[in-house]
Amino acid sequence: MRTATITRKTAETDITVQIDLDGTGRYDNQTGVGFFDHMLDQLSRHALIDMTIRATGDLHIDDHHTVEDVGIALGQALTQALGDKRGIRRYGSCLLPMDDAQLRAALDLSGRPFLVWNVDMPTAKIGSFDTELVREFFQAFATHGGITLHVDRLHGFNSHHIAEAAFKAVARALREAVEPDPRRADAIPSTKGTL
Ligand SMILES: [Mn+2]
Repeated sequence: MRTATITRKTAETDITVQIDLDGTGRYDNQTGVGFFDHMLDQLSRHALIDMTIRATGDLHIDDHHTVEDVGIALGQALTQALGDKRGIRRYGSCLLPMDDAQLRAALDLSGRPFLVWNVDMPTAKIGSFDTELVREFFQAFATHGGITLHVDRLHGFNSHHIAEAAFKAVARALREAVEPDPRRADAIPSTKGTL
């Protein structure tokens, strides 16, 4: 079973993440940050990863700690659920349009965290949500998920669409990368023999 449960508690946040990589995209995400829940739901739905997240954070300060720490916990959950990565495709990519926005995501479940983030947001806010937190989330997720992650904005003028297309593009790329490769069912997809 490629599942994981991570509980992470600090002075700033208290988070539980449950995922199933072989799910159907069922989700129940409650972080106290409405727009962020909407994004996590996209990640689950389009990666076909079942996802239950509960987060209680210091939102009286701002959303930063909650968003970053969910990224950390979700990355840790991915790492745990993937195990030794035997039989996966490893790489995934997606070119995703959403109205005015077009985003490209390319990722490698390499175990070598690296984020290339070329996603300018035209506005500082989406409602009450700080748009810079989208990058903070993916930085934390890539670091703790051991992901080489590249995300580029090719077009777009609406910050909601750009952010949402980024989550959907990463989700579709992730779906591809974590899927079993039937031609390599028992192999770790690296000439080094380890990932
Ligand atoms: Mn939306």
